[in-house]
Amino acid sequence: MARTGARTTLELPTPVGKSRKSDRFLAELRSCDRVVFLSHVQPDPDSLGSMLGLAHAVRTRLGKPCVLTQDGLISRCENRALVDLIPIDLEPLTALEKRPGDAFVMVDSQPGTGRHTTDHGRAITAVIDHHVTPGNLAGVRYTDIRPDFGATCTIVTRYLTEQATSIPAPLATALYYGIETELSGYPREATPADDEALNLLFPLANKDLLAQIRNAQLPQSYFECMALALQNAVVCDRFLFTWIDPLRQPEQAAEIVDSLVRFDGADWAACAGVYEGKVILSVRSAKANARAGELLREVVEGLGNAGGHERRAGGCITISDRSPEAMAKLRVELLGRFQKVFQLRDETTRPLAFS
Ligand SMILES: [Mn+2]
Repeated sequence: MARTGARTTLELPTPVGKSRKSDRFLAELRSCDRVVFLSHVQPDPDSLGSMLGLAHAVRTRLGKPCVLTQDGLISRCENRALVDLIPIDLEPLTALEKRPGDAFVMVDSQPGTGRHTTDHGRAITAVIDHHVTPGNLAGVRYTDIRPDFGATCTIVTRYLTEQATSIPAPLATALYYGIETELSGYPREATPADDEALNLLFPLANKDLLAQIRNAQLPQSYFECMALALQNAVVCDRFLFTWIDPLRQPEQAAEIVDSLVRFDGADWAACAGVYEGKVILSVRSAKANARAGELLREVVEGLGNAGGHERRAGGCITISDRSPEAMAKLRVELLGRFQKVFQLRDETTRPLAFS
């Protein structure tokens, strides 16, 4: 593939040889007819940028067709704007027609973590991820899991620089935004590798597009959910917990908690929202090395799945009884579990507002 010019070509002093991860990744895909990219349910900018970047590497270096799939909904307005404006062509997983020569590559997630609507079984060739959450990697021929990186897009940016492929502006924009969103909040969960990737991508990115994505307009349901969240929020020691029933979109739990964790009276915020047959959990910490993923797993043990990073975590509980009584019980149960795992004093519990 010819380079398209110095401005779009990133070159790092990476040793050329068989030990380069990107070479080994591409070598595993050499014999397939088509590469199908998978990510976690409700794909976020990190998983979308990662699929787009790896597909670019596969198309330019191997000349093979690629399909980027979408598991579940993309409802967060910024993420919708990303998909529409870049644009990113996605095939709903439910519409995917598998072919015998397909190779499956999973990004930003691992098989068997409960973060997918389909169990992909043993069909996966490669997994590229940065989550600590242990997955079932048995039979996966190529794995590149780097929990020390802030974003999967950082790993993908490294692959592209190793391969010295051109990075078109829309791709640079998507990768940049993917990394930026993973590093949002304070303290930052970033490594020098993430900042190095951001520095490389920024000159190549379309800054107008970036601004449009960052400032995507919000629907009325966002404000309705926020109002419910504020109404239901309680603070116990320095832990804020809120309950939203119903959530209008599954990603609203994360959107709301990103805002609530900025409350100066708490170091932690947790949001539980009822969406269809599930309770979606999102947790944030304002402290470094907070072990959020680990602690949330402890909270939902026996109830559902959870995972994440040091300061950010998400989880999901499948519910069978949607009655108001069952929901009230689960709400109390969850607060009790948070209190136990985080060693909070129940007698300090008070409403955030509207007392
Ligand atoms: Mn990620």
